This record gives sequence, C-alpha cells and structure tokens, in this order.
Amino acid sequence: MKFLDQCKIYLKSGDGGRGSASFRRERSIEFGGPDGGDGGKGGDVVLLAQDNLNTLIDYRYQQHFRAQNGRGGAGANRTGASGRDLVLRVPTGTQILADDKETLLADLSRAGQRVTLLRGGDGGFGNSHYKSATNRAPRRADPGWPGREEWVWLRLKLIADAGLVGLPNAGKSTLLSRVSHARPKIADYPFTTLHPQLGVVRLDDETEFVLADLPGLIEGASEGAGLGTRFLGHVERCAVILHLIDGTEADIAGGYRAIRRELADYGHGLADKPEIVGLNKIDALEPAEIEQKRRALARAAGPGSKVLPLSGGSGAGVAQVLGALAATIASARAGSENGALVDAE
Ligand SMILES: Nc1nc2c(ncn2[C@@H]2O[C@H](COP(=O)(O)OP(=O)(O)OP(=O)(O)O)[C@@H](O)[C@H]2O)c(=O)[nH]1
Ligand SMILES: [Mg+2]
Repeated sequence: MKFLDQCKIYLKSGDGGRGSASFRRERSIEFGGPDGGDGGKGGDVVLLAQDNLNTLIDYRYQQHFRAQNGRGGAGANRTGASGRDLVLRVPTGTQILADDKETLLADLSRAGQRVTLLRGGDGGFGNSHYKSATNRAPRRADPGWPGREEWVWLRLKLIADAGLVGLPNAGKSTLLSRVSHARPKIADYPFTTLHPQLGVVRLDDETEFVLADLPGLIEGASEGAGLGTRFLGHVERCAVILHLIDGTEADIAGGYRAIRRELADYGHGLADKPEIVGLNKIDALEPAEIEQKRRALARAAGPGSKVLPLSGGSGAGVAQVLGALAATIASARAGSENGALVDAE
C-alpha cells in the first residue's frame, strides 16, 4: 500500500442565491405589493470520517471542490432552492489544517464524525422583506452572501498500535512482512521504505494489533536529514514503539542513542512512549556475540526498557517480541477508551 499522508485541496462553500425584486401582477389589483422571495442558502462543505478508507490518495487526482450555489428567489414569494452540501469522505484519523499547515481546523478521529468546515452563504433578501408601513413598494433586493473559500491541508496520521522505528536497513520491513500480510519492499540499501506501511498482526482469535513500518531515521532527521521526521507523526498515537537495531552493526549502542535523540527532538511525547528494543538479525551472530550485544543495548537503553533478541529473517525470537508488544498495547488500551482501529493492510 502506497500511503499518502498529506495533501492540499481547495474548498469553496456555495454562494447564497440572489433575492428577487418582484411585484404582484394581477389583473384585478392595480398596484400589487412586493413579492420577491429570498435567495436560497449556498451548500456547506462538510467532512465525513469513514473507517473503510485508509489513504488520501483520491485527493491527489482532484484538488478543487465546490459546494453548489443557492438559487435565486422568485416572484410570488418563492424562496430559492438551497445549494447541495458537498460531503467529502476522508479516512478516520484525518486532520484538517489551515493553509499555514499549523492551525488545526478539525480533527476527525472518530468514524462517522461530521464537521461543517465552510458554511454556505445565506441567500439575499427579496424585496418583500423590505416592505414596511412607510415603504410599500421597496425595490431593494439583496445579492446572496458569498460562500467561503479556503485552501486546506488534509493530513492523515495512521492509527497504528505499534510503530517500528530504527536506522535504515535495520530490518523493519522484513519483520513486518514476516508477521503480517503486508508486503513492503525489502532491499539491502538504506531508504528502501519511502512511505509508512501498515500490517495487521494476528496472534490468536482475540489478539490483533496494527503495526506500522516507517521509513528509516538517521542522525539529524529532526533537522531534515534523510527523509526527515515527517512520518513520525504516525507514531504519535501508537501505544508502543518497537525500536529495531541491526545486530550486525559495530556500534549498536551509538545507533540506539542516535535514534532516541531524534525521537526526543521530534517531541510530541515520542520519547516517553513505552519502548521495546529489538536486537535484530541474530541469525547472523554467534551466541556469545548476541549476549554481549544484548547487554550493551540494555545498558544504553536503561532500566525501563526491555531488550529482546530476534531475527525477522529467520523468525527466531519473533513470537516473544510480538507477545511483549501485545501486552504493552493491552495495558495501554485498558487505560483509554480508544481501541485499536484496524483500518488498513
Ligand atoms: N541476516 C539477516 N538479514 C536481514 C534480517 N532482516 C533483514 N535483513 C536484511 O537487511 C536488509 C534491509 O532489510 P529491510 O527490511 O529492507 O530494512 P528496513 O529497516 O526496512 O530498511 P529501510 O526501509 O531502508 O529503512 C535486507 O537486505 C534484508 O534482507 C535478518 O533478520 N537477518
Ligand atoms: Mg523498510
């Protein structure tokens, strides 16, 4: 699944319809009173969160969206028809940001949530509205109020339970493809994964969770090095981080700390999330080496962290890692109302 995480679109609510300036014309009445109806209201721009969508890819092909304008009023006090609302369906978890890419306009975090982002313009008054004791034949009728227009950003943060982070080549995608039906690209060069990938991990009938494979991070990512940290937003709502370390690298503790620094620099609570450290690729290591590296990592990670050896390639130790992830997710879920949203594969 290619995952588009943000896009910019133009939205416009409908203009209100023009009020009518009209006078009653009947053969029996010489000077008929004003009977111009009001214009109809323009359509609203509404966003609707849906669970069965998992990307913003549709918005890459169409970028301009307009709700219908209200119709003009007419004689015989007929109000113009309202313009139809424009309802845009977006995946649950989509945030709507203003043009500045910072101001949050709406956060569609629940399936079925509806937000009226831009209200349509009201219709103008027809001349019958201006009839009074002193003015029995007003000619005034108003144009409709214009609709509102705005460029907004749609940003989707995947709602995954666990997020895979690590240096490029740590074996993140290999692990995801072993434990789920996801089939991310795997290769022995850095930055193979360019977009987040989601997989559903099913341990037994009752236990499943969503694991997100993220593009590799490098030192300086928070300043934009490599692919930067633009995908770390997806980890913000994860219950747990699985930090994978390539055990065949020389300086594993240094690599561990480099990623921790980037998580801390990114902020948004990532550094405080529960972390499980995976010493990966142990199929390529001698047992003594595994033990020595596990200890080095445990020292670097500190007492709060769990270090588990595994191999996404051979499958060794994978069950223990998944069990630890599921246990951490279960305790986080117990503490919050929000269950996991299994929304993509
Ligand atoms: N020996 C061994 N090699 C592995 C293992 N897991 C992954 N590899 C190899 O390591 C290389 C990188 O694997 P990927 O799964 O693409 O790594 P990644 O972390 O997703 O890399 P990026 O997407 O670039 O960040 C590939 O050549 C894999 O075959 C493992 O458990 N053991
Ligand atoms: Mg990858």
